Amino acid sequence: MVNVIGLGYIGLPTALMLASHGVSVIGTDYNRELVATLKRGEITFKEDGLFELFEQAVKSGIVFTDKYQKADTYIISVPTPYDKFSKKVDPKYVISAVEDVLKVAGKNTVIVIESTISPGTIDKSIRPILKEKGFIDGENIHLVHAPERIIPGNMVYELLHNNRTIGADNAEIGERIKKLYSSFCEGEIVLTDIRTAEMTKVVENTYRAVNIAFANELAKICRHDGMDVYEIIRICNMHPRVNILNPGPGVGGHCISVDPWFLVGDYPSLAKVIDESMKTNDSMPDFVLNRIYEIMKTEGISDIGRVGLYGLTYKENVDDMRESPSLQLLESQRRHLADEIKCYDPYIEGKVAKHQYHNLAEFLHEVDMVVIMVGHREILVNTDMLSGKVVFDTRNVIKGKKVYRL
Ligand code: SAJ
Repeated sequence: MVNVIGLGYIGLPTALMLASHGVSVIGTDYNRELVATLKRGEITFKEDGLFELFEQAVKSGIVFTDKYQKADTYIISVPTPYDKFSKKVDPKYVISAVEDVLKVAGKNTVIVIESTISPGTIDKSIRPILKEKGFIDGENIHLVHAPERIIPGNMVYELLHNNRTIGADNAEIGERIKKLYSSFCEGEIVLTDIRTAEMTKVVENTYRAVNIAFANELAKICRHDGMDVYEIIRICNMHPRVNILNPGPGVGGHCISVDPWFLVGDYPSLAKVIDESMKTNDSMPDFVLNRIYEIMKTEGISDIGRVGLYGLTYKENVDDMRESPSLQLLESQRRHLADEIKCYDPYIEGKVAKHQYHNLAEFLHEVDMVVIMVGHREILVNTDMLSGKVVFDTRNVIKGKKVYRL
């Protein structure tokens, strides 16, 4: 029996995947509303293939509850926020999940932590709890770190196919958890120690953040001197050992825009490249805002009320707005007490901004200039609707049309 704790972006697909591959699973979340939604037969976020997986898991008998259950394995996938000032990870949700697990756990239980944590968190903040609650770490209770690697937008496929890492204190426990994940994971599963597993997860996301920052810095350099960054990247990437990523309006999501800060917070005098990269990525929404004003001037648009942002999510074809560049841009406007730009996103039903639209045609009717912040499929197949508009494409996705770019 596996009890998955935290049914968010990672916990839910993981619980469903295990259940639909014959594992007996109980999914627990303290959010009663979320549990009620799942019990009603609805999923809580949009993701390709997730609903089909949900139906399969329900048929296989998955149970959703807000209570912790007695199980031989727990998978903890709760959020790990970071402190914006110290840049350090705040493991409070992982700690309280482990404390609650220990209230119901029996002997020889394995607690798998999937949540992203900074290197050393298990030693510093989790092991002491086991001792405090009268358990003998490594004897009657075992900790494992199995960081998730799936990308929003392609989660179901990646859960099945990505390689993964399992960090454990000894080979026997590592093998036990490897067997559990092998029930669905077709990729290679590497066994290592816990500290290495913690570090690899953060390093993977940091690698990507630094590389996106490099592309963003190139965009700024090229803008400064009137060069075409996309053409330059295209040609450079024809070199066999060069692979530059895409510049963009900023970096969002709960991973790449957050995890690298854990290293800056823990090693402030050593993590220099990482620190600068994060600052570069964080500066992009303001860079876009300045560029909007520049383009307005060139085009003779004087009213910011006639400008609209297309896309509020942190990237294309997902409904996730965490740390989204569009929201950062709107926040920056608010800080300067400027009137907010209009905005629209086909994936966002609720109201998150002052001048927000829920219909593409209506939104376009109200603006003269469209800023493409996210390259959702919807706009790519409807580029004809942009005719007659000034278009600022921060993602380089609108082809065959005169547009402004970063
Ligand atoms: N972005 C760019 N330029 C690029 C690529 C991305 O500006 O060339 C932006 C995106 O628009 C987005 C942000 O970066 O705002 C991050 O998007 P992403 O698609 O690169 O990654 P995430 O945050 O959705 O998922 C990442 C993945 N990590 C890596 O690729 C190393 C995923 O595998 C992890 O599981 C996930 O973080 C996580 O949960 O840690």
